Amino acid sequence: MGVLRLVLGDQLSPDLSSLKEAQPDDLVLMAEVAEEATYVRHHKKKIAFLFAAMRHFAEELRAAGLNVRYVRLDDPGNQGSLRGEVARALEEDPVLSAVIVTRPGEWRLLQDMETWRDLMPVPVDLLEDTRFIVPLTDFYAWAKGRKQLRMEFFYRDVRRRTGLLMDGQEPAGGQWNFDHDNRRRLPKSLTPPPRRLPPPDALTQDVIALVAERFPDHFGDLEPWVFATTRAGAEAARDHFISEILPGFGDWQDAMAKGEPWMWHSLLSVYINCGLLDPLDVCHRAQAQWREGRAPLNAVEGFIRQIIGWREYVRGIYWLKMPGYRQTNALNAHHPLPDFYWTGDTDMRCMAEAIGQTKRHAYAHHIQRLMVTGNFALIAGLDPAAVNDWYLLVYADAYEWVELPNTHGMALHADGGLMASKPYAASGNYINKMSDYCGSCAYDVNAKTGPKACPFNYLYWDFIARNRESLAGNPRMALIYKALDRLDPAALTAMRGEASAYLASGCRAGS
Ligand code: FAD
Ligand code: DLZ
Ligand code: SF4
Repeated sequence: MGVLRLVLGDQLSPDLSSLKEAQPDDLVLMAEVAEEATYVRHHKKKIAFLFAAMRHFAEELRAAGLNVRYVRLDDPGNQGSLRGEVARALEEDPVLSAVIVTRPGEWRLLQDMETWRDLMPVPVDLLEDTRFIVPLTDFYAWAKGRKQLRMEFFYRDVRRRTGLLMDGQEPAGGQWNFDHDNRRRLPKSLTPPPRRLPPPDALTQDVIALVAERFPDHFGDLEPWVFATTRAGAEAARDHFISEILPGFGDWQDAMAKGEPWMWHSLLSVYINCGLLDPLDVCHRAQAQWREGRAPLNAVEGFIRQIIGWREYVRGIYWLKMPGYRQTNALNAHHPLPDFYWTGDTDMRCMAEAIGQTKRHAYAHHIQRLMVTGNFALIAGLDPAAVNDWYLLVYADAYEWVELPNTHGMALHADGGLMASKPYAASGNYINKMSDYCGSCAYDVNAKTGPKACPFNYLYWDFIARNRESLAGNPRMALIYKALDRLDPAALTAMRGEASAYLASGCRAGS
């Protein structure tokens, strides 16, 4: 008598805990369901990517001898939810004696699955997701009793735990973190390396057509296609990045340039997060490039830190703090999301670039997410719930366990500083330093008031002034509050007046 093994769309890993010890008389269930595609109205490309990757993975499992029931979105009888599809499979195959599933990556779905124990006619077993480097119980133990949960200290522990970039007990190169080498602006003479972006295969083309028909009102473009949808394709993308792009990752990690969506970033999160690539394996391959002298340490350390540090850390924070985490709004931010977050139609060149490529590719790199769209949302005081939903639906790599701490905590400081020791707030000056956007913008990055003033400038000072009560006691903000107090009071009043008018207009006046 077999069991039902449910595999979710972001669980496309052969070594998944729910697939361990799978037998030929078990039934592996995978289902494309409307509920998962619409609980937020995901980017069309995100849905198409995931459905195509799911279909390929089902083939991979069949080739390995497993019995797979794959329910397509347009299958007659599709129940529209994972719960409904599990119930239907059990009804049609009453000999199945249990449901086994690896814990999902989102609180909402975990809550739902916990009700299945009462709803289903057989026992439901939720297994740990073992595809992360640090088990959640270890993260909770690390966090226990600490006043501050800073990523840097967690990261050092993971370096020791994995032995990555370690020379015995010491960090390779004598330093844990080479971030100060990674903040260079891109010189005009240098262009980012060309990328190999795989064209869609026949299976993916079918899915693209299905998504175009079924989700016409969802955000984003299906063309041009940019993602591999097979494990072999994801591995080719990984190998291309590691051998050709990684050496420049560190130097230009924070840089932005017009018309350049990828820079030296890996574009691997989409594959790692759905299980097509293993995070630790990617890190070992990156480490080998450095040990063999093919990539500098600042690049390899920077890259590995993002995966074994930030990625593991945000997952720990999510499960430690949910469900209350999403409800916090420490800076009392309530403005609605301006329309241009959906259209990209704004005269602010930096926002138009970041949102335009998000719409086109379901991708933007970290500094665009944090210091352009995230920074704008922070200093304009946009409602965290609306901003969180936006980030969750627009990016192909977004699942709440990773999206929420990055947005709510890191970008919006809505958790009151649990994740970031100070808000990542910046005026136009930062964007000008790290990009070539401002030179072709309708606004003047040096102007703080007047019709040509860069909105980031007056919004920034308004943000600092209006949050004095919450932020002035933070020692890392002391210099900024000194600078605020040195500002000419009339100039500050003028900036705050412009900020109010801009926000009252739904950010249209300056857009
Ligand atoms: P690279 O720059 O090449 O980095 C290498 C890898 O490190 C990534 O593939 C990813 O696996 C990991 N990584 C890097 N930074 C982070 C981070 N802060 N948190 C977790 N993993 C990280 N990342 C997501 O995977 N999903 C999200 O929904 C998501 N939402 C974000 C929202 C905001 C507001 C911000 C500021 C960041 C968000 N990030 C998210 C983190 C980061 O921006 C993306 O992981 C990265 O841009 C993915 O592109 P890449 O693969 O080219 O990354
Ligand atoms: C994101 C997503 C989408 C769009 N569609 C499906 C789906 O049809 N079937 C499925 O099993 N998973 C899908 N997913 C991924 C889930 O939403 C994801 O497993 C949960 O959000 C937990 O991370
Ligand atoms: Fe963005 Fe301001 Fe620069 Fe324009 S001037 S690109 S709005 S930072």
